[in-house]
Amino acid sequence: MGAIEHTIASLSTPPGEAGIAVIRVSGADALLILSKIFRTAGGASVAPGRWAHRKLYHGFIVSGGREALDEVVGAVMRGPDSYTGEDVVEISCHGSPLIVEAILELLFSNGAKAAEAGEFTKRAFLNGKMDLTQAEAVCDLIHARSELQRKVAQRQLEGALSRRINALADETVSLLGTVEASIDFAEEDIEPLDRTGAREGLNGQRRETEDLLAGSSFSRPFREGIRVAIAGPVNAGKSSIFNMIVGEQRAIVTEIPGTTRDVLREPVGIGGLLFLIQDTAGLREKAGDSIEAIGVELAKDTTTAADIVLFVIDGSEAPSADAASALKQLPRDRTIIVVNKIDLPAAFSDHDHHAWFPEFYSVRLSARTGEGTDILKARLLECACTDELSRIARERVVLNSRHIGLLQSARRQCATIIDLLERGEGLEILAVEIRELLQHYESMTGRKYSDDLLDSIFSRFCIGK
Ligand SMILES: Nc1nc2c(ncn2[C@@H]2O[C@H](COP(=O)(O)OP(=O)(O)OP(=O)(O)O)[C@@H](O)[C@H]2O)c(=O)[nH]1
Ligand SMILES: [Mg+2]
Repeated sequence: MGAIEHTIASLSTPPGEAGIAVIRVSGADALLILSKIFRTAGGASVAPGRWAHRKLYHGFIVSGGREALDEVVGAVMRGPDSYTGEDVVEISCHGSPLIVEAILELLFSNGAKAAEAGEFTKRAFLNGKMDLTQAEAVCDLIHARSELQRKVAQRQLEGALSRRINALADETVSLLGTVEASIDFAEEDIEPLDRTGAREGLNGQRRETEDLLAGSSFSRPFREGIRVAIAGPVNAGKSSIFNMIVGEQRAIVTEIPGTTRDVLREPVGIGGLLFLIQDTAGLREKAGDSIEAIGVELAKDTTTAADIVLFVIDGSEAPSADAASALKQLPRDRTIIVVNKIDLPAAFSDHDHHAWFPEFYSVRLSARTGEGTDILKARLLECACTDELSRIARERVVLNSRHIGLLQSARRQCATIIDLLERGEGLEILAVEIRELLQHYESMTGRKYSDDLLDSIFSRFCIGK
């Protein structure tokens, strides 16, 4: 991996105006650079060797040794007892883009380099502060948009997944050791390898990888959100409801039927859960043009794939036969009928409604006035919060696609080795295959890793992490 020479710096809080902004600096020269640009409130400089570990320094960032750029608080963490394992300085300055820019420029002109995406966490990994699954969890935590998602990432950060993978890797290492020792004994015509025991051990490993993989189908709601499709006839107010849930004017709303064509998707946290809200083209038998026809097909696919469907109808008009027949095809337990436009005179009574759509849960609201929104959100939560989901959040480890691929390979490899053991295959071949199994586990936690893998993982981070 080679020693890391240069010192990096970047803004670690989101860009833009804020009360304060935090600039993070990490590397061998972090304290040297700080000494050059920092003066205490009394105007004194601090020698590089005198910065105390885990201490806050109040003072000024000065340019050219004199001109104060901003009043700041500097937090000093000396390596190896820091996030990255190197000397780290976190400068809390005023949250103005101009000030941040000026301080960063000053840091760069004094020898720091701009940090790449995820570089702080990458250094933490390279310095043994965390393993790969934990580093990935940091990334998830940054992007977590819901409380449940945050909890799951937090547990992963604490090492829930790594513990299980490391146990598998340790077992494989010891099996490899036995096989290799047996190779050395081979000339004496005895084989100390207990093939039955080895097979049982590998069967256990296969079951463990299966158990871990069983969580993968449950991981999607945490990573991408529970998929909600807003469907229904044209002009019912689907896009208006989408905008209302999302909290901004994302979708175009017009009085022209057939406005929406593409599927619009927006993640939204509601009550601690992440939802992926999707607005779709209105359903009607005869589309206005071929573009709309494609939109209607997309809408149908989106609705089929959704976890929850919000079927919107216009409460100021009698529902069409098309709407009624579209509704019939939807699963009752995952569909909520949304009667929109209740600010207008109703075209049908509650009684009619129940007669037409028995067994469906329905919510009445107005996207124009916002009335009924809270009831809709509560119903969405109720529909999503199955016991299963909360159990998963508590017990399951959540996998990303990289983990899933590696675990699948490991599971296959266990089966291959079991097969070779049963066929009485020679020890050398066994050793080769067991080594390959070990590699799958090691790639998961990064005990062994390639530069390409590291780059692909850390590039998902934002700068400053
Ligand atoms: N009075 C009233 N008008 C509404 C309400 N919600 C939507 N509208 C109006 O209904 C018309 C259609 O709204 P959209 O949100 O574009 O409907 P849509 O279902 O997305 O329509 P398509 O994309 O064409 O299928 C617009 O003129 C909206 O202003 C409501 O709650 N009350
Ligand atoms: Mg629309």
